Amino acid sequence: MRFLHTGDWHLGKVFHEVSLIEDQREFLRQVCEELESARKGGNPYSALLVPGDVYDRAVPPAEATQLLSRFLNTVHSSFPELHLFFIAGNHDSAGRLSFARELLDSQNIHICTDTSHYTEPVVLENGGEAVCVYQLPFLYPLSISSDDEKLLRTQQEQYEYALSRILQVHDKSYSGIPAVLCAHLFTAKSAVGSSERSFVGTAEMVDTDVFNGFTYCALGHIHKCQPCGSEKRVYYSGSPLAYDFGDNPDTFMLSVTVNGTDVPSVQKIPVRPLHRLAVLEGAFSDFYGASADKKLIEKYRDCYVKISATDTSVVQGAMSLLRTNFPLCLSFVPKIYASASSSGSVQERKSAIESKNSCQIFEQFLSDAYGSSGFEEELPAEEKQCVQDEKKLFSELSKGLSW
Ligand SMILES: [Mn+2]
Repeated sequence: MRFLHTGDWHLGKVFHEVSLIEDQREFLRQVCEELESARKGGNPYSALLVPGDVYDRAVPPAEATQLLSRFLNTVHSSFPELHLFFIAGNHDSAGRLSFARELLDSQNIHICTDTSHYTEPVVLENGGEAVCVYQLPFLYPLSISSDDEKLLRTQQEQYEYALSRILQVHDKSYSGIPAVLCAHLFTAKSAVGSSERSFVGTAEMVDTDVFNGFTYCALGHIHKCQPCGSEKRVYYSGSPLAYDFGDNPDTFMLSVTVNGTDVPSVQKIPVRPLHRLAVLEGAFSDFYGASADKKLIEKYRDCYVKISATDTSVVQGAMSLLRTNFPLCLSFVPKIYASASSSGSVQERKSAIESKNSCQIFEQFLSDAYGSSGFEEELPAEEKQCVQDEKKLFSELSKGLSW
């Protein structure tokens, strides 16, 4: 039996003030395309597994709910036999994601947002094969209560308990049938990108041993596609699009073929993003002006771009100039800002600031921005006058304020 695993859609995400809804629409079109090509190839999918973070926010924008609504409608009318599984991730509002859940359940769309029936599987049957699918939404402290009323506080304690309960019930009622799990959590040793809403420390991490006994675990939460543990039964599909410049720009869906309780065969299907994310480094003049690199501009014109510039002086109106060559340039960070804000320890910077009055801090800001403390001497007369006027104005303003 074949499953398509893709999670962390984050529908409605806004990235550097740009809505990604068209990028997400294109991704969902590719999901339909994959379902269609599998059917045409005579090896159709039985289910789509979406383990959480369906939406980016608890209150998603209307265009995101419309996108999901249309997707469900398209998929259900084109593939009425396909089962769809959605669980609530830490970005979703369980209450809102569960809208029309009971009604949708009768249409093969299974939305799980609470733990009231987590030991009850949806049993899929296809050509004499059966698979039990269990769903567990993101667990908050005390989401799961144990039979002996022992408090389960950490994620490890909760998953250990909940998954062993599932397997107990499974072994009793569905012995020999493969058990597939959909869950949204942070496993220890997984490689994290930079767009997850992460936790501090390791208290919220769960050891991969808790999944022993499941044939396949479709996990969400980590945005990088990867297997977890040594047995290759537990996978993160990762997010379908890179959601931060620190994320890997190559993203995937997973095609999972479950063959009895053997280790399933898992194949990565690349997602072709509408716009790739790219981080470019170089001098401002490489990206704009007479000596700009034409090939670079051609290559990255359609990408969401972050430019880290090596320039040591301020470039006036840099973003609007850059956008003439890179219309989707979302971030421009000259090196001087990056180094000025990060040099020295927090304590050093704090005491350096505390020893100065506000006018001195303003002067420091100007010299950081212009790249050196003697910058004024090198300025043309007109700009020099301008800086002096700014200092004077700041000094007068700061007298009237208590800092
Ligand atoms: Mn996520």
